[in-house]
Amino acid sequence: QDRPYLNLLDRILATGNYKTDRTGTGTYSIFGAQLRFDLSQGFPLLTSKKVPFGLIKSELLWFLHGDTNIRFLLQHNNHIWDEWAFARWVQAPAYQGPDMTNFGHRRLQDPEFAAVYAKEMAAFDQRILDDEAFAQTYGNLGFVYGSQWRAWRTSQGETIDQLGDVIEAIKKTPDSRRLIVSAWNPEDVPTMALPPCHTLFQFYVNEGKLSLQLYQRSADMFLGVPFNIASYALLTHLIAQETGLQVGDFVHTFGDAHIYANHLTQVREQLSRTPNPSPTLSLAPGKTIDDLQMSDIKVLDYQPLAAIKAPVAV
Ligand code: THF
Repeated sequence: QDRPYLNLLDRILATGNYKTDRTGTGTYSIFGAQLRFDLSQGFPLLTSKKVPFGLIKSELLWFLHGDTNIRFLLQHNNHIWDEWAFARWVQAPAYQGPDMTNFGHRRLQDPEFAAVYAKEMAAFDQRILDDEAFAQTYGNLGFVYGSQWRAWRTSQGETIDQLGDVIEAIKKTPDSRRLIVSAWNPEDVPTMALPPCHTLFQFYVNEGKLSLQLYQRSADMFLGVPFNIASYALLTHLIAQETGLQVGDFVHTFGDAHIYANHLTQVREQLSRTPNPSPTLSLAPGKTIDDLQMSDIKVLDYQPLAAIKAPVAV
């Protein structure tokens, strides 16, 4: 199951356009690409490098519960959203520590700064865990995925549970062409720390099988995409189980598909490897998106090659 992904990495290296980007790192990118995974043929957790599935589970449960506060993630030892909350905190008037302007870039250039940053970040995380009032204010990322999926705010002052509604629609009108969940809320985009990368997804039902297609406007091919593939594949399995369907395809459609300039060595290392067979997914039966726990979800026979470390662009 790694092959189409590896081929796309290879194509971006060979033909991608070099561009500067918002984070100041630089990327090689192409515009428009698609991967397709037949979920009946195994679970697409990449084996050509180790992908930490526990982090994918806790992030998806966080979205499903409509949660937008990193406290839940930290309680599960998941740090993939830390930088976004930290960026808000260090700009707040209440922050009195050393200057953290442009920390994402400076921590890679300046080892002395990196140590100061690491200390501030650890203190921030600890305070989110220990101090509930602090967490309420500074752990919250605003109107990110969880809030748009489960509680989209309408002009009438109400909320729409897009995901709950789409599950009901899959059960009642499986042939519908309107089985859509949008995370892209144009009203919120200007004030968001990070507008949603996974913009919109749509379900499709055929011969008792549920497929899902994701439109991803911006794709960090080396770090983010292996997470995104596994996350949406898992979401397809969860919704299929809840609606009494088998799994079909996960179709992953990309807008700006890019490799960061500081991930090139890592990508070449991954491309030199031969992937192993994919693992399979095991779900506890009878659970809904509202009562799922971490222990209800397991991958079996996962035999990845070694992890490959790379810095995340902020
Ligand atoms: N920002 C950028 N630049 N890339 C992204 O993929 C991304 N995300 C989310 C929000 N902003 C983003 C966060 N998702 C990792 C993985 C997914 C992330 C953020 C970071 C990461 O660093 N993964 C490491 C392991 C991390 C660990 O073990 O703690 C890895 O090696 O896979 C798009 O969804």
